[in-house]
Amino acid sequence: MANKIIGNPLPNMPWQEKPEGYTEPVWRYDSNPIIGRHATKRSNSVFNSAVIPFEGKFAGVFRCDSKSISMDIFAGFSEDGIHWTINETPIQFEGEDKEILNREYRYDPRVCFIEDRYYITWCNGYHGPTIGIAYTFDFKKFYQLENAFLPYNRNGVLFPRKINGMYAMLSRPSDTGHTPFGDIFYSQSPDLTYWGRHRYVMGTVKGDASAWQSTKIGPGPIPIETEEGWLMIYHGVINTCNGFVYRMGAALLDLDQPWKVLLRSKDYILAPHELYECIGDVPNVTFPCATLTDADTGRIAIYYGCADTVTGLAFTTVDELINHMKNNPL
Ligand code: BMA
Repeated sequence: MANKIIGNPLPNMPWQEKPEGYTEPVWRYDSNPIIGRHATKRSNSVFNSAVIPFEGKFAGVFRCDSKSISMDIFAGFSEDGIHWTINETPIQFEGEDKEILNREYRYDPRVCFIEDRYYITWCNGYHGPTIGIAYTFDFKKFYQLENAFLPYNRNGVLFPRKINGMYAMLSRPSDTGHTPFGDIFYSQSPDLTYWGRHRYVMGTVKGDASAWQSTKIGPGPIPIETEEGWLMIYHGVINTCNGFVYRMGAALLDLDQPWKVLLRSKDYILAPHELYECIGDVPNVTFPCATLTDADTGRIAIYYGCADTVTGLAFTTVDELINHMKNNPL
């Protein structure tokens, strides 16, 4: 292993070896999807969800759209990271200000362990989409903090530690609708309430140099710290005659100044090719929201939403992704 993940070992994370003769950098779990659309009694779809190691097993926060097509987030638990039990009732947040606790809609959660607790970020309706933040110690009680930004913004992704003494978040400023643009920005906060010192990280690619990421891009899972930089898996979108298509890419960001991009993939790392990624409520979407990693082996498991309907699992390693970027530089 040439490139090292800086983090904890996780020998019980889900894993399958790369199939013999397979040449792509990311390979799918052979029994995908791992979570179907009816994982809870009222769910129409379960996708774009986040998982994390918890008490020797796994916990997560899941986007379950209901049969009335309302969007909310639900806690769930798993022994093996593959078979999940998701609560039937959405997360009820506690917090200081009722104005902020008021629910319009909630979707696309991320979960990040920082210092002593698990932080949840999600796309939170507050007169338009913005980034909600909450924390939990036990995935039972959740305390909601202030929204990070003014509307409109989506895909708020925390870094797992302070950088230069500040909490740090990637996000994608957006609009009220299905946003036909979008670049990734970096924001800093001393206290997780006041965010500023915003920096541009990277944007869409013009022309046909890498057209799969020509319409909008947005951060995905919590960045993975490696010796060479922060490994960021992200989504990239192209607008086609059949609408948006969501693929996955990888980039490597500077450890101390994460708005500086060291490497970025020209070729996507995963794209909607399997039926459950191409057919569903929104066709042709692979949307990554979480990873599990093992620092001892460099293994990475990616959790991603498939066609806005079900949840998939795929595997790669830190070497695979860094070699992919080095061999296909943008
Ligand atoms: C985005 C979000 C995601 C969704 C994607 C594709 O704007 O709504 O949750 O996966 O569109 O429909």
